[in-house]
Amino acid sequence: MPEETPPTPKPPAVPPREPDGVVVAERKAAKTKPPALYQVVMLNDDYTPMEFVVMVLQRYFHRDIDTATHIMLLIHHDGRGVCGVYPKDVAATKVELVLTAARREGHPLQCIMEAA
Ligand code: TYC
Repeated sequence: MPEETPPTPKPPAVPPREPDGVVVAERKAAKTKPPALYQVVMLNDDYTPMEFVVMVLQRYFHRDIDTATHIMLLIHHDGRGVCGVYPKDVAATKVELVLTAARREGHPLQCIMEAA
């Protein structure tokens, strides 16, 4: 006589209980999102010296001299350029540091952050 397949057991409709009556809470996977990113954008002007912009890109955005010069020339020609992309608080701090350094030297350099 052919063997019958036993019916598949259904999952319990209530939370499982340990033998001592303790209810086992089911843990949901943590819903963590990667941080929102912001680009720090530097704007061109007619007065800030090129050397100062290159120095800023090296000091605050960790660009080597060639990359810093390239980004500076890009801003000079296009009117704006991205210095780097960071989480919100890091981007805000960099904008603050750049503006503080520029004003200390009397330059009108503008730097903003935008959602990436
Ligand atoms: N245009 C400036 C000059 O000719 C140089 C400059 C580059 C200024 C980039 C700002 O974000 C800037 N001296």
